[in-house]
Amino acid sequence: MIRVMDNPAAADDLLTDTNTLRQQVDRIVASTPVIDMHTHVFPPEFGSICLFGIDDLLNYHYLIAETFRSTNISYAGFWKLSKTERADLIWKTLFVENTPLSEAGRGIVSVLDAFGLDARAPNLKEARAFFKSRKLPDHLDRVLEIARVSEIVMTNDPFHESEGHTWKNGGFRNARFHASLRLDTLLNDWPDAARTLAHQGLPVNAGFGGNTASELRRFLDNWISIMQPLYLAVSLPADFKFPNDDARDRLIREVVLPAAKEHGLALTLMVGARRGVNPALRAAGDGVGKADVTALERLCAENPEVRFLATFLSRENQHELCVAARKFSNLMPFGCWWFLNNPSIVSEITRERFELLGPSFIPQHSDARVLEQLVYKWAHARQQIADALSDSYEQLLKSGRAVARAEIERDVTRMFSGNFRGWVGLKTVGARIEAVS
Ligand code: RAT
Ligand code: ZN
Repeated sequence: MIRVMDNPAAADDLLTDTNTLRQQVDRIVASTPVIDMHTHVFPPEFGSICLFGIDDLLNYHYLIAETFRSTNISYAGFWKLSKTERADLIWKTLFVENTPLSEAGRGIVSVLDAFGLDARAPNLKEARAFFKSRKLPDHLDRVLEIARVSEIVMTNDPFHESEGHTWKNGGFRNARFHASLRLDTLLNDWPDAARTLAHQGLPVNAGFGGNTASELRRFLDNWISIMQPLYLAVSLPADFKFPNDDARDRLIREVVLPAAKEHGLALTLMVGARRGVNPALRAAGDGVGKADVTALERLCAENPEVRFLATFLSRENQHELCVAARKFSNLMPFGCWWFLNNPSIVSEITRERFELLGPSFIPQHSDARVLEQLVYKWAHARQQIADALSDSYEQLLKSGRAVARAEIERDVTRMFSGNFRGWVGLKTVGARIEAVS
C-alpha cells in the first residue's frame, strides 16, 4: 500500500502509475547532463590526437578486431593500408557485406543516424563530405549537446610525446575538458620509463638507486602543476597484486600514494587488461583477465585518506567490486569498461550496483577515443541505465514507497555528475546544457 499522505509536501508529485514513472525516468535520464569521467577524447588544441569524423570512427580498434573476423586480409596487409583505405575496408566488411549487429557496429549506425546520414550507404562518400563540411569548434559543441555531456576527462600520459607539444605551449583553454594524469608508462613499463627519464636528465635508475623516489615525486609534482589533473590513473593487468615484491609496488607506495595524499588527488585504478594478447592486432590486441579484488581492498584499507575510483574489466569481478565498495567508503566503483560496454552487460552490472550500492556509484564513462563516439556511447548507456532505474523504482513502489520526480532528478544528477564532482573536488560547473522537454 502506498502511503502518499506521509509526506504531504511531495504527495502531488508522487509517481504511482508505472507508465508515468517510466516515462519520467526515461526523460530525466536522457536529458540530465553527464560528466564523462574517463575518455581518450582531446580538444582541438591537441592537434592530430583530437580524433573526429567517419575515418577515425571506423578506424576504432573495436571495429578493427571485428573486421579480421569477416575478411581474409593479413595483419600485415591491413596495417599497410592508409587510414582512408582501412576505413573503406571496414565499412565494406562490417556494414555492407554484413549486418552491424555488434555494439561497436551499432554505434556507428547511431552516430550516422544522429547526423541524418545513410547507414546503408554503399560507400563513405556522403559521410566523408558531411564531416569535412563541419567546423570543428561548432561540431564539438553540437556533439556535446547531442550526447548531453557537460564535461570530459581526457587521459594524459606525460610519457606520450603526442601531447607534449600542447602542454609545452601552455596547454588548452576549453573549460569543458579536464586532464587526468595517467601513470601507465611509469607503473607498467618501469624499466622503459626509467630509461626515458634518465635520458631527459633526471637522476633516476631502474634499480631505485640514489634519490630515484624523490626525483620521481618531483617529476609527478611538476606534471600535476602543468596538467592540473582531476585524478591520477593507471590501468593494471589482471595479475595485479598488492602488496607485491616488484617495482610497481615500490612506485605505488613511495611515489604515487604520497603524491595523491599531498595533492589531495583521487587514484583511479582500471584493473584486468591483458595487454598484447595478440600483438599483431596492435591497439586491438588486448584481452581481459579476472583480477584479484583483494588487492584493491588492501589498498583502500591501508590508505583510508586516499579516495579510489575503480573499475574492473572482467564480468566475473563485478560483484566483488560492489562488495568491496560496501566495506570501504573511500572506494567509488565506476563504469562498465571496454568489453563490458555492451547493453546486456551494462544492464546486468547497473542492476547489481543499484541492489548493493543504491545511487553511490558512477554508472558509466564512455572511454570514447573519437569525438562522435560520445553520441552513441551515451545514448546506448542511458537506455540501459533508465531501464534499470525504472525497474528499481517500480520494485520500490511495489514494496510501498513511491518516488517523486524531484527525487529521480536528484538520484540521476548524483550518479551522472555529483558522485564524481564530490570525489575529485570538482567545483566549477561546466557549460550548461539545457534539458530536452
Ligand atoms: O577501452 C579502450 O578503448 C581501451 O583501449 C583502453 O584505452 C582503456 O580504456 C584504457 O584506458 O586503458
Ligand atoms: Zn580508456
